[in-house]
Amino acid sequence: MFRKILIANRGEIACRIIETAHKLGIRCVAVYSEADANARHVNMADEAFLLGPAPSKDSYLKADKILQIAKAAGAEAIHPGYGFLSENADFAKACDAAGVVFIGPPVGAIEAMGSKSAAKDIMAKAGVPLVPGYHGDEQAPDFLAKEAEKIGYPLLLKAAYGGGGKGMRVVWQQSEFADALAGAKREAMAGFGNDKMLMERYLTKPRHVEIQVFADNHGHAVYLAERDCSIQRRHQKVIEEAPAPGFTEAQRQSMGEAAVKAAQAIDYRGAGTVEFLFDEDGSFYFMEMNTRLQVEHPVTEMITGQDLVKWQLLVASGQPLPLAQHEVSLHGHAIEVRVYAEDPDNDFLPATGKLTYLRQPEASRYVRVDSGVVENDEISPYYDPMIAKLIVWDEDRDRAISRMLRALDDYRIAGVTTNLSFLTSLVEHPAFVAAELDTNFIEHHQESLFAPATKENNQALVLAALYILETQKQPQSCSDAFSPWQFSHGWRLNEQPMQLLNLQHQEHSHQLQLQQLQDAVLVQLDGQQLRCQARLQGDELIATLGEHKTRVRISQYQDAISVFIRHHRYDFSYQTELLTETELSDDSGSLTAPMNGTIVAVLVEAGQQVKAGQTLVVMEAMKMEYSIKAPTDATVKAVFYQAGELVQDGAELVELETEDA
Ligand code: MV4
Repeated sequence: MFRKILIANRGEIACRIIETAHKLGIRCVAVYSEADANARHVNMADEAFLLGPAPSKDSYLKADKILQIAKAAGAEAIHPGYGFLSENADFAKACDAAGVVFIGPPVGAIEAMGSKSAAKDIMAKAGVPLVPGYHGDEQAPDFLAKEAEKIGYPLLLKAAYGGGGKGMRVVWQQSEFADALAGAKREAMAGFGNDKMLMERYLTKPRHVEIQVFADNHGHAVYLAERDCSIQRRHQKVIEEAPAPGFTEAQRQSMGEAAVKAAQAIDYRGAGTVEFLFDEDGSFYFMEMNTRLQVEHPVTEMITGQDLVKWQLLVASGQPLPLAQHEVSLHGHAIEVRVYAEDPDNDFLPATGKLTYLRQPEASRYVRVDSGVVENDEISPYYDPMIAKLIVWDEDRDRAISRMLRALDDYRIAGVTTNLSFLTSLVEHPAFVAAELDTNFIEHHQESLFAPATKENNQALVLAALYILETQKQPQSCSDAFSPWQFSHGWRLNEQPMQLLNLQHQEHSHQLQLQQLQDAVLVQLDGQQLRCQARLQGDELIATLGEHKTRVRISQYQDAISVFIRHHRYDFSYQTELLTETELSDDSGSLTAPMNGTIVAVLVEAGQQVKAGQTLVVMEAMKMEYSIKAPTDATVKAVFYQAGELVQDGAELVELETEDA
């Protein structure tokens, strides 16, 4: 086995690889960009080397520099992870030439899968099923049009060197063919510098089912079941699961054997994935082969109990596969979701910023979090904005779904917009629960997936206010520069401290009135009054709102407060200057209205002697009554309002004259 390897990657996958390597007693060399100097993968490694500035082309794609570092540091092998250099045949070649083991397949296998049409040729010869179509060299438009007639409509044009759906066009009828071909070719030329096309019958509701394969240098090759990755968005996987729902053992075996045949056809070594389109009628067709460890490998690990990075290291160091095919057994069901810094409500625009608050669900045999970040890390615009992968396992799919929903609720991130709420909508969607999967799932269920947020807003506002109240009570927060108010500055009504608090939520300002009673807080919002209690326990607020007890997680970073209610996050901000600090004056001789409202009763008249604390006027605002009391013993000099009259915030209600004045 290797003593020392270099991990030519970053983020969660670099951490994932280091974890297994360390378990095997292998020392790890990390590489990093300037943006990642304090990244988790760097801290986990035994040593680390700077590659260069943040952009990938100046850092994680610097093949020569990485290879140089590997040699200088004495690393015997390089694990490329996924993305970056993982499927770069030139890099694998350079590793071979330098005598450093590339932990991946042989150069020839990477090259064989580089072109879709060449790959289809190889697979056709090996007897792997292909979607009926054309993948030949003859590319004259007239010739392709004739082939299109043979295939029939709808058909799909695919760029031979394409990827990620670029250079792909569905053609529904013959009349559209010429334009679609020209368009796809233009896109392919611009994207990949080659406009060779292939054509296939278009499957309208396929599932993406892929097989994990492994091959060693001793002539063994096995498949480790399948993953269903049908839930995608613009060719990015969002949810992956294993096994594929509804798959029979016979289907698994025939797809598995086809995948092994595919691997053997290109003399494969190490971890690979053979992707298939799985049609409604149960037939399946080779789509492409990925010559790397995939992002979604953990679901396979969860149901097989195997560590695929360990398998990679074993195979790369020349050892045989740990299991023969008949020893591979499956247990339970695993689901993975990709937690992204992105805004699902804004066309999934990548989000950047500081992870000001990060709480992950607790790991167990049911829950696994593969993450490359820690709290206060920055999600930068330079790399893929995936924050983590959340993987759950249980005895069956339905229980795994419950685990996932619970884990998603327990995942709390503030500081950047995430897709956590969207993921929950997906996982709890009746069609997902019923395993009605196909590659158009998200598009097809657009309306129900992007339903407007529920009306938990007011509850979140009240909870935020209670949180602020509670944190104010903690002595250490007195010096908090962002402290919105202090009790000592509040004005008093009914002898109780009273505060007005302005909370901003998405451009809207909400005003709450908080009145501290002996053992509760009266909260007024939108004309409604709630008697509340709350206490803080760590970062959890345990609250009683009227007759409802609840516990929620709340985070604060400067003036930003995030309330997590189930998978929803409500962000508020508050500013000291927005706060009304009306004080009932006790020295000017005048008593003013604390807010706009109506006079309910005037209990005194001019010339009357009053005692300190005696109620002078009762007014009503937002359906709550307030007693305006005498701050000291005094004589009433004048009363300016009568019952039933409206008063403005700050209006003088009563003028008093104190004894010694
Ligand atoms: C297809 C297809 C339907 N019929 N081929 C998309 C990416 C590329 N690798 C292959 N893709 C597809 N090929 C035929 N003959 C539908 C897709 C497809 C798809 C496949 C897998 C996962 C998500 C997808 C989303 C849209 C289209």
